[in-house]
Amino acid sequence: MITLALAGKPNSGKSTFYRAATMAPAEIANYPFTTIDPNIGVAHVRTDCPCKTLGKPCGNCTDGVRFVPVNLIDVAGLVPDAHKGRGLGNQFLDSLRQADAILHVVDASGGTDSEGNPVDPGSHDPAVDIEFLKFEMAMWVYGILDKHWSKIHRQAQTRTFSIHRGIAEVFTGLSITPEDVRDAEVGAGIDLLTASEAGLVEFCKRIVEISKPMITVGNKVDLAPKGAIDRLKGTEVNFSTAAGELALRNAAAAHLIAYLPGDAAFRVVNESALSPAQKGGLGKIAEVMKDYKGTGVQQAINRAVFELLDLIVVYPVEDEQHYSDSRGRMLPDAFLMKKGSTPKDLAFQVHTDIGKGFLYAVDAKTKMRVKETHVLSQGDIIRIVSTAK
Ligand SMILES: Nc1nc2c(ncn2[C@@H]2O[C@H](COP(=O)(O)OP(=O)(O)O)[C@@H](O)[C@H]2O)c(=O)[nH]1
Ligand SMILES: [Mg+2]
Repeated sequence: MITLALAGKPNSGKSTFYRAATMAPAEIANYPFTTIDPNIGVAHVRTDCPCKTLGKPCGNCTDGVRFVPVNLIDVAGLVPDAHKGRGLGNQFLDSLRQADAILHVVDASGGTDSEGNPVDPGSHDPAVDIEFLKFEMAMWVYGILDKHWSKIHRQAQTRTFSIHRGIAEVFTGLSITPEDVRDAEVGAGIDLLTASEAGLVEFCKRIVEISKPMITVGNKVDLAPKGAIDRLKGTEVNFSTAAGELALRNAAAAHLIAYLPGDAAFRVVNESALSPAQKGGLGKIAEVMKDYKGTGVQQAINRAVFELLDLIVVYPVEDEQHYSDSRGRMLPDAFLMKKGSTPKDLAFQVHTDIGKGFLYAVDAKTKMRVKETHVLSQGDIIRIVSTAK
């Protein structure tokens, strides 16, 4: 399963975001290092369910809105010099290894200082935090490289040694290929063998960009003075109110409102059950949602999966007539796949044996056979025919 990680300074709202997105308990508090161990939970990406256009509800979506699971990790807060082990630095950075992409949560209201302590809204520039996280991650990667550097340098004296492969092997868990190493070297404008320390740090920055695509989530917009938001505009930030999303999910679970994660607005369904304080709270959230077309939590997850990681959703079925599995369950599974994937890739994702025994695939919408090399599209429903069962 795809894994997203929430990274950032303490107090930016990571655990609140995590709880809202997973509806799992996580400790939330207004002081640093509340999150000691990373919490791993299941969040979802939101997509249009194909049953919407098939004229028959599948039973696995809500009115044509489908939620596809992804892992979400709530990582310990990061403070300056984490790469030197400050705070829970190394632990923080190591838990990022598992992540396919990172959601960098910053306090867009400017109410959290560099160390993660609460300060007056607007007094800290969150744009600084974006560079800070990139720097810490680059320095973490540099630390790994530095540990192996003298050995790599020595080996590089022999003719048959590929420095690109050697470095890629050092970054185990970061899924870096020798080609990535070469790209990062060119991008940094250095020659790995003769580079200065500054050059290598620049190289490590590129390695981080390749290995851990990242979006910035500008959280706490509900608290943000206008000037604070302006500072982040133009930096492609996804604004959010994680606290707002958490309140809406709880209200929806209690049947007080009608709201699906990612909706631009909610509707009160049980007004008489709301206390004046709840009414006031919901009213404030509604105001924020108007400005940002929602709470921004689902939007950030969707952007990470569909834009950053460039994934599509594909639905494998066993019966193309009924769009179902062998037991008649319609559209039972939804798979996230890299754009450019083929039916054979899907077969392997369903099961290695199914992939190995792949014979052909059928596009369930057209009922036509498709080639092994056919490129899958978002929302495709595919029957795989394989020698394996
Ligand atoms: N107003 C407001 N407060 C928030 C929001 N998100 C988190 N908080 C508060 O900020 C504080 C820190 O949140 P937490 O999730 O523990 O931050 P973490 O240290 O990054 O995990 C808590 O008091 C939260 O209730 C938000 O969107 N708006
Ligand atoms: Mg936390």
